[in-house]
Amino acid sequence: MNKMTEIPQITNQAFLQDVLDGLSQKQKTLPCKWFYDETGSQLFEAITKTREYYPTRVETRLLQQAALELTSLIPELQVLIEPGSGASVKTRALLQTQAQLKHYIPIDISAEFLQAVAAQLQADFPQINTVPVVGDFSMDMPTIDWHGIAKTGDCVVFFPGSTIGNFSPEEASKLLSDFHQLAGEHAISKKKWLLIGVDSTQNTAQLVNAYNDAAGITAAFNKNLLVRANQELQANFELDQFKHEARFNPVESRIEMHLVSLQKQVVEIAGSSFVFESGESILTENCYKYAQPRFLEMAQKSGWQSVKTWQDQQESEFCLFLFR
Ligand code: AVJ
Repeated sequence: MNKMTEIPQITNQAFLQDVLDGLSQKQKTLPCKWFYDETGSQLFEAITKTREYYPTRVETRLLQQAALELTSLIPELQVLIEPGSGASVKTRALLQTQAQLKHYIPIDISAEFLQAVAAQLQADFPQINTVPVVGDFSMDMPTIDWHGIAKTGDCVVFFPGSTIGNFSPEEASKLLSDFHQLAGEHAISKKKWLLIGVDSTQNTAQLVNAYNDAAGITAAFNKNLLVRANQELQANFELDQFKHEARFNPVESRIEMHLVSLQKQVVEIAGSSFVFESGESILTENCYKYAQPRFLEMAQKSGWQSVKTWQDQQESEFCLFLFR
């Protein structure tokens, strides 16, 4: 008797549901959080090293400058909370310079990765108590066990990387309010602060180039979503029949990343069929760019008062904002 060909079970149901829902929309979309599998994370790291993608190197410069001033701006800083901490690379600039810091609380969705990063940080900064918290801040803010964490000093929520730009203005406003509450849980007696990286750059050509580098690394990063769908969801995307495009949407003041179908085609995913017209796109990421005054107003409406802004003077209008 013929052995039935084994159909590998789809294990990532959340990914499948997001893909089926997203491709059923009038403007087909896929959530950008699915970019970051092992390959996607490596491609993002490579993007940050391209000449065109300025945000990472600019923010690192601004952070080094801000770190030197934070000691006097927040002399009683004792707790640093970082939602979406990832590899905590940028955080090291703060852990190295804030001598009075007692606790660092990285929050991330990937438990295994977070534990490994936290263990390395604890070894590198034995004087700081690193308390990893697994959670997805974009869904609902995880609760932090404050037991054993000193409530005597000030608390800073650190949110770098212009990640706030991945959220719509409405979602971003809610997130800013959530951060207010998150820091407030700890610093009931003391002050709470927010240190946040925001890309305020408005130069269209510079923005489009930053999301469409000449070497094609961003194109591969974007296409990796289709590679994942083919590998993990039994999809049959023909990779060379989709083209990466970065568009600036002036009405929304955002960069949009698209995967454009080069022909009329049908894609099968886990038994469902999706028709793509020639030229029809999948919107895979929004990166909102907030001019400084607009972001200051949005933060103020979410309960934050501006204390200091560091803005890039060399190659962009990227900002690091400190609020209280
Ligand atoms: C990691 C979300 C901040 O929006 O600039 C980089 C992701 N996408 N190139 C960004 C990204 C394409 C990046 N963030």
